[in-house]
Amino acid sequence: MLNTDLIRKDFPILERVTASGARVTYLDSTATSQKPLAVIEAMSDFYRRSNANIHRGVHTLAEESTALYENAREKIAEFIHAPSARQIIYTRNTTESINLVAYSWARANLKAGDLVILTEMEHHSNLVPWHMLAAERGIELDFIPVTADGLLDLDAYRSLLARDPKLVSFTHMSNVLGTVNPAAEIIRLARDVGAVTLVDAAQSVPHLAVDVQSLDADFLAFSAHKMCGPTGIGALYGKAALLESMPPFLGGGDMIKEVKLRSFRPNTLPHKFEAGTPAIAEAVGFGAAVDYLTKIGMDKIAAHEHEITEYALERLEEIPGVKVFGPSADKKGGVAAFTLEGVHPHDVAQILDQDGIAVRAGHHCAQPLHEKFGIPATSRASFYLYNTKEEVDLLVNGIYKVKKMFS
Ligand code: 7TS
Repeated sequence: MLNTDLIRKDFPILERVTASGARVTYLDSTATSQKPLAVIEAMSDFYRRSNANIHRGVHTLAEESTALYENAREKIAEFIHAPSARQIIYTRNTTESINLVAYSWARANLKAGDLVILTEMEHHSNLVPWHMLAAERGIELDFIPVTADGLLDLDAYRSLLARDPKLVSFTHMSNVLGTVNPAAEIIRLARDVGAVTLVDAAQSVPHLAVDVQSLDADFLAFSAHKMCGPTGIGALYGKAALLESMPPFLGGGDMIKEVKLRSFRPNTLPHKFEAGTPAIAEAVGFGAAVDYLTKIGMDKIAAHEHEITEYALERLEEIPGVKVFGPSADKKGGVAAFTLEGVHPHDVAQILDQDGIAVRAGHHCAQPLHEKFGIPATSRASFYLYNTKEEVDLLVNGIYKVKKMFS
């Protein structure tokens, strides 16, 4: 396991005491992770020392700022083993990355009747952009079903593939069930029938070593804020030939090579997709987050989370009335979404909060998945590199307290 005594010192917020006098037990990293000093200071240093707009000045600050912005892109590319930094497009988040594919690639390539395959465990950000395209274009959507134990039904997927899909877009790791899907196999099968693939890696890139080349993904989307970086920035990775062939998404400054009164020529990659002044300090923070995670080691982080998750599932399942959703610890990442018989998930979260324990309650932007399991909501604890088994114990004691209050 990781040395959490040392790691926790990197995260000042973990010392935070709430109004009730309890120290924060942060079990909501699936929603957003906490930020280490290395990231906070990189962003603060940027504003103190180097702030200027990028790509448009020759003065010292502009050159420094541009170099920092582009250098972070190199780090991000290396982190997911992209062949080149020009295949990393900065976006605002995973949601915008998926929308970029839906607006640019899909609107240029899909027509009425074309099939897009999604799964029943998608986050709304990999559902709604496709609903919108279905309404506009008449594309068809179908879904890989989720089994009772929270896995994708790959036999059903094989049947769907016989219907000549144009795109398969799926989550690498579920933000509710924690299921880590067999992405390489899903992509290989899609490729066999000529479909393009989009991986929602919002939950996988922060927690597992992800290699876009060994996955052979066409597109892969993720957010900095879930991987120790700041909010307001994310990335879309794409295969170079696809990105080259796509029309721009947003138009404006920086994404052009030349503009005339009645026409324009788009810039080269990656700038073609980055219109307007981007989130520069956030890109610097994103790069610092990647450095931080790399220094600790993604394999070590995954192993640490695995051990915490195994322990958490074991302890949660001991509690009478608790039902945890999703597969066993060996098939999932650090997420435990659960219900407690007779108590609304929001009440569970609210009572836990009195002891400083932060879990999320609701449908976690995966309403169809909750519907599938016949429940409106769950409470969800999620784990990252700074969490400990002691915090799992605090959660379990807190749930016993909830039970007592409601009995
Ligand atoms: N995809 C998955 C699998 C996610 O878990 C999330 C965010 C997103 C996409 C969207 O990411 P964003 O950065 O664009 O917002 N998931 C959650 C969550 O589980 N609780 O809050 C946000």
